[in-house]
Amino acid sequence: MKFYDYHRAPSPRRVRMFISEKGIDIPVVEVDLRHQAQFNKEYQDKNPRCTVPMLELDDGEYIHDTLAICDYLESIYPEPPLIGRDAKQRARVLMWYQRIVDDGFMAVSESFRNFVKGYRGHALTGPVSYDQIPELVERGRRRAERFFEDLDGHLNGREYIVNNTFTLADIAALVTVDFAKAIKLDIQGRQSNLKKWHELVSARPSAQL
Ligand SMILES: N[C@@H](CCC(=O)N[C@@H](CS)C(=O)NCC(=O)O)C(=O)O
Repeated sequence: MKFYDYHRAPSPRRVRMFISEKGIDIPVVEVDLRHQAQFNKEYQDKNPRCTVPMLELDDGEYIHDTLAICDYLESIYPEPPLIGRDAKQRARVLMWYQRIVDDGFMAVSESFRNFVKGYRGHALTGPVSYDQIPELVERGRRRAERFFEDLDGHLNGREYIVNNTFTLADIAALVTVDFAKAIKLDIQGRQSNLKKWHELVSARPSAQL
């Protein structure tokens, strides 16, 4: 297998952390997004969506989506389980993962990509050109603020997001909270549950990656 990564990007960080938590070793290919390497013909042939992360399997097949990659790795390396031990736990992790991505990660991304000059004409990932929409900068930020608030409420009395243990949901949320620094959004002083959880998960060796 090969893992296509870019060390500065938040989405592949989720996979980096997942691989590290599994204690496995997968050779890494760095795709330099800063120099538009995702649009090279060679990469596009492998992944027409022009995104990282991507996993290349030994039979030459490519998986290009965080959740699909993590689910595949969970199937072949079940220990420690990061997507739940049974059907109900699994449903909880996936429900939270999706919610974190929709309400948190995409909100931060919306604000960030519609603001940064480097994303002019490239406000959405992929090979098609989309203009920035200035109104989305503020809307994305408001959505992200709301996400922080909701997550802080959810973490009241909980150490981790679901199943009383560290899961892919924690990985997705940590990456989202850290990515929010790009829009100068930080955990607020009153969000003590979120702050405590963030300190806990940030201390894991995988979070250093
Ligand atoms: N849903 C995809 C999203 C991946 C994604 O958006 N990756 C970004 C980096 S965080 C990317 O490849 N950006 C390339 C670009 O901006 O052209 C996943 O989770 O794998």
